Amino acid sequence: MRHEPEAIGISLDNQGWADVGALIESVNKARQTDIGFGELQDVVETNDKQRFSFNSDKSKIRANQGHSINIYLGLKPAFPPDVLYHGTARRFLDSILDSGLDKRNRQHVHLSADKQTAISVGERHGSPVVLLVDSYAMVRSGFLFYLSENGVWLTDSVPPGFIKVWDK
Ligand code: HQG
Repeated sequence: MRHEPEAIGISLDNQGWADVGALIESVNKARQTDIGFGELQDVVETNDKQRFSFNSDKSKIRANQGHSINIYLGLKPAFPPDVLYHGTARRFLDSILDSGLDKRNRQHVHLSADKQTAISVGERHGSPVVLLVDSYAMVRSGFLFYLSENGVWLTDSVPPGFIKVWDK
């Protein structure tokens, strides 16, 4: 639902929503399963990062963030904590300190309010390193931040001048 909805034969609207009935039918067809609304509700409620949400009448479902396809989530700018964290792999460090954080395949750069989340995110890529982002200074310079439904701080890019390596 975030990267290749067509792989199971569903389409999303421009805000990332899929029809719940169509999704269940497509999943069952594509994966030869027999899931129903209950299983989908379980996923929404128990997903480790609360990645998905229903709309108010639960007729639609979408991912809260992390898309690599072009989706308008309709997030409103929000004031972040003064410092945010980004976990990455040590091997990316030189490039990031040189050119800053960019969104790569995603729609935003992903940041967290706590170090532990950043460590877990970084570990996905290899030996982790945590970067401190001076979000306070970024806001003062006019950069916009958004907070996803599941608590991920998002921004378009972080220039190198706002980044420091966090040293325990
Ligand atoms: C790095 C997971 C070199 C960036 C997680 C990261 C997160 C650069 C990688 C969410 C760079 C992109 C996002 C530059 C950025 N030079 N490397 N200039 N700029 N990078 O996976 O932040 O499971 O797209 O540091 O929990 O790791 O999908 O982003 O290492 O919240 O819900 O390029 O994905 O959530 O990797 O992770 P990703 P991310 P989900």
